[in-house]
Amino acid sequence: MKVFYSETHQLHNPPFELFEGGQHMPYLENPDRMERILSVLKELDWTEILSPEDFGLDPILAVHDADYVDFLRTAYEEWTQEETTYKKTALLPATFPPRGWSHRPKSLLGRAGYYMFDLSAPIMDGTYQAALGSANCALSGAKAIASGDQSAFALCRPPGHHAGKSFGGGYCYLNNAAIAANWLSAQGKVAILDIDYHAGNGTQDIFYERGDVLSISIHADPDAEYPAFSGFADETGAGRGSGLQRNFPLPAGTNDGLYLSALGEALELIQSSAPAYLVLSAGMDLYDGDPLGSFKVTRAGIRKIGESIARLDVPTLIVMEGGYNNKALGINITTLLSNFS
Ligand code: SP5
Ligand code: ZN
Repeated sequence: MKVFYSETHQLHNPPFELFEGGQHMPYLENPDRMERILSVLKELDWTEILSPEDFGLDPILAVHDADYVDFLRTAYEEWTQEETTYKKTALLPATFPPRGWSHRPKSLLGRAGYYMFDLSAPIMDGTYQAALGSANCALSGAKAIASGDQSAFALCRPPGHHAGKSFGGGYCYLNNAAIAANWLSAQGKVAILDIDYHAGNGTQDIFYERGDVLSISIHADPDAEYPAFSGFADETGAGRGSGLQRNFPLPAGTNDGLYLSALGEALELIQSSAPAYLVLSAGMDLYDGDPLGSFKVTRAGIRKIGESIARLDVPTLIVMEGGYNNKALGINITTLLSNFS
């Protein structure tokens, strides 16, 4: 299996994030996650670790609005030109637009609040470079399966599934899986399955009105869990995309049995849509004991999840999303991958 990985992710290393109650926490989506995964991948004789190709901006701009991408590209540099009374560590907004405030501010911090929907996606010096490298990993994986590989793994960091057409948040800047899925959709019918613990609200935003891509997310109930505003079962797509977004919110404590039965339903929907390609947003934060999770999915459960998805027998691009138990991350993702040929 080809694995696409870029060291550029190391340029993105935020010093902290803000949790509920204003707690400063060490940044959970950290470079160590990749080191842990790589060290397990390197021991396997069925993986081939490759650098991604550079696809340029076109496939990114086919998914994200140009003004948002421009903001990501220029924000940090612009910030360094600004005089502030505080030490510049990570660009984070403190003002967000409520419903109906649609004016795009001129000021940098105003625009940061306009484009970023939470406090877990700070922008650093190397964030844009890292996000581009991550998207190129997904695109390179897409090209591998379009060229005949039965599966490929995009070892993406930063992750992507919370980033929408014109917004970022939740550790995500560019939606790697959506960029790859859109690129693949020119080659054949695509379905997206998102098994990250959190609802794939960005992917949902991007494909919501599209009639050509089925997008399914299985995740913690947003009534109880981040991202709170999206991922409900009654959000099913609009216009030509009616019926083509499907959400499976699951309760805290979800175990292997409950997870696998929701997955079974999702896989039936995918099978009926008969896609030529599957893009799997693979977050390992569904694992029991993840610092951000509440599910009780075991490693044996992760193996069964991989088995059932692989049984679809559709060429599959697996895209790394979340997963914050760094110690278990390498074994968990390779357990999932090992089911694919
Ligand atoms: C890609 C991905 O998994 N992004 C997740 C971003 C989640 N950010 C959450 C911040 C709020 C965390 N609340 C912590 C509660 C701990 N029990
Ligand atoms: Zn997640």
